[in-house]
Amino acid sequence: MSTEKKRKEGTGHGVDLQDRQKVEPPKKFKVILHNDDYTPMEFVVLVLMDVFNYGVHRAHEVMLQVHEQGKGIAGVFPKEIAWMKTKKCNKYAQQHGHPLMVTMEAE
Ligand code: TYC
Repeated sequence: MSTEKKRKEGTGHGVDLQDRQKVEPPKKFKVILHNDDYTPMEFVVLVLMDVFNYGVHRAHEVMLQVHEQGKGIAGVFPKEIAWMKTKKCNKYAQQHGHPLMVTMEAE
């Protein structure tokens, strides 16, 4: 097979270079915490530490930012990870009877 033919059609082995160059990097998703008037601040801090692995000081800062600004980003993750973290937060809040709402959106 000529070099030119290989370049256009590929060799039939592996992924063609031209195809590979078209693949977009996977989209990331923001996990968003929403403020409300009833969820205790300590609970939000615990969720941030447990689900997003923040230390207590940073978790407190993020919680306060959400409390003051209405919403805030807990983290940015690949879609499946964002979905699992969102679900875990909402389930945890529901189990404890708090109205804390967590959503996700494409970056
Ligand atoms: N506003 C809540 C309070 O004063 C605290 C809170 C912070 C609730 C962040 C939700 O996502 C939230 N107890």
